[in-house]
Amino acid sequence: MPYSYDNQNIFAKILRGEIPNDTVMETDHTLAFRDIHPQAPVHVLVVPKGSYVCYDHFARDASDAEIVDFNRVIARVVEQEGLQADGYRTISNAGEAGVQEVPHLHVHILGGRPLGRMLS
Ligand code: D5M
Repeated sequence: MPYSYDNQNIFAKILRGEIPNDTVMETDHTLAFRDIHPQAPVHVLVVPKGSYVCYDHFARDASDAEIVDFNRVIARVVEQEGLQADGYRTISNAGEAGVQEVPHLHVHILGGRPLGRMLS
C-alpha cells in the first residue's frame, strides 16, 4: 500500500531547519537529535532525511545507501552515548495502533536507566 507523506509534520520542519533541534549526529542521509520529552536519561530520535512515514515504508522504498546510513547512525549513537555496557532499547512506532505521534519515520533510542520489561 502506498504511504502519503505530510510534509508539514514536525520532523519535516526540523529537517528543513524551520524548527531548532538538539542534534547529536548528522550524516548525508540521517539526523539524530534528542527527544523533547525524554523518557530516559538518554532519549535520542534517529530520522532519515528522506520522506518516509514509517519503518516498512523506508525499508521498502529507500535506497541501500540510505538504509545502511540510517542503521550505522543508530549504532554510532549507541556507542557515542555510552549505552553498550548496560544496554538500551530501540522502538519505532507506526500508525494508529502503534500510537505514532509524528508521521515521519523515527527510531527512539532509550537508555541510561533500567527500562523494565516491555513485552511479556
Ligand atoms: O514519538 C514522537 C516523539 O517525538 C515524542 O517522544 C516527542 C518527540 N518530539 C515531538 N516534537 C519534538 C521536537 N520538536 N523535538 C524533539 N522531539 C520531539 P512517536 O513515536 O511518534 O509517538
